[in-house]
Amino acid sequence: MTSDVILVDTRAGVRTLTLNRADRLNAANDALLLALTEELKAADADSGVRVVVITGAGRGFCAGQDLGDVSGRDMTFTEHLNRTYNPLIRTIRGLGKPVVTAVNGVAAGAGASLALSGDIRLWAQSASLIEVFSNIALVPDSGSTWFLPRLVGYHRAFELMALAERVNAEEGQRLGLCEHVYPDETFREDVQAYAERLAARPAHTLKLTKQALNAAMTSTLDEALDQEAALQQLAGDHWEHEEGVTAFKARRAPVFVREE
Ligand code: LHQ
Repeated sequence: MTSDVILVDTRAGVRTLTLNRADRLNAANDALLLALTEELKAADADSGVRVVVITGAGRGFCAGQDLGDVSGRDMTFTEHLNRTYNPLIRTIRGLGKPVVTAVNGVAAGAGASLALSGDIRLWAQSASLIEVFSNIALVPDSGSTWFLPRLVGYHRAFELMALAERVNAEEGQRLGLCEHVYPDETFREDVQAYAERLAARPAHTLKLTKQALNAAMTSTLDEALDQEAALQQLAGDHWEHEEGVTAFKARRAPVFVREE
């Protein structure tokens, strides 16, 4: 399915969702946010999809809220966030499949939050991130206050938010805002190749790993140990584990992609 605002493409188990408002640097309106959330849910439910990539059309990733689309609304800020951005971020974090945010250009405001929300963050050389909210005297939202200090610490996060400084790809990688930076010219192919590597990994195991890490982000060590013990049982009972051990003993590569 392909809508106007979100382009959908599936190749080799990788579903790519492309924000498609290039003339506005993919600034988000309600239609884009709701469609993206729906497409993520559809990808989660589709057994042919093993990895989801979110990227942007044109030279931007996402410039945050479309500022041409906010005046004259009969909705409060709180209602707006609860209806659009918060379900989107919750869907990404709760998705049972790895989500790769492929940041092809500027990520600003809620677009920066979106860029940070992926399980894996890949940036093009010309990508940048701006916690731009304070430029228009708004607080960071869509998860930025949760993601950023966990990555860079409280003080750097506060500075980036207070001064709305642009972080380029070199600095972004140094700060841990992305896992890899690729040349602009080969970015889309490099992202697809990376996502295909992820897609070949044991999908059920990655789902449990994401669940365990998400829970551990806010848990005590005791809780994490209990959670690991419970999830390890689910992993150990799954055919992927048997395949991994069998392949190891046979000195061959494991095959984790199979019709279930
Ligand atoms: C845009 C936008 C944009 C519309 C570029 N809207 N057109 C949640 C809930 C409720 C309410 C409010 O907010 C939120 C969360 C948020 O996300 S708040 C933050 C909203 N975003 C911003 O404040 C970012 C505004 N944009 C910028 O600061 C710059 O455009 C950045 C730094 C992103 C990129 O700068 P440049 O590379 O120099 O590009 P540009 O400024 O020339 O933009 C290109 C075009 O895109 C331009 O249109 P034009 O017709 O002149 O070519 C911009 O007007 C348009 N555009 N961002 N958010």
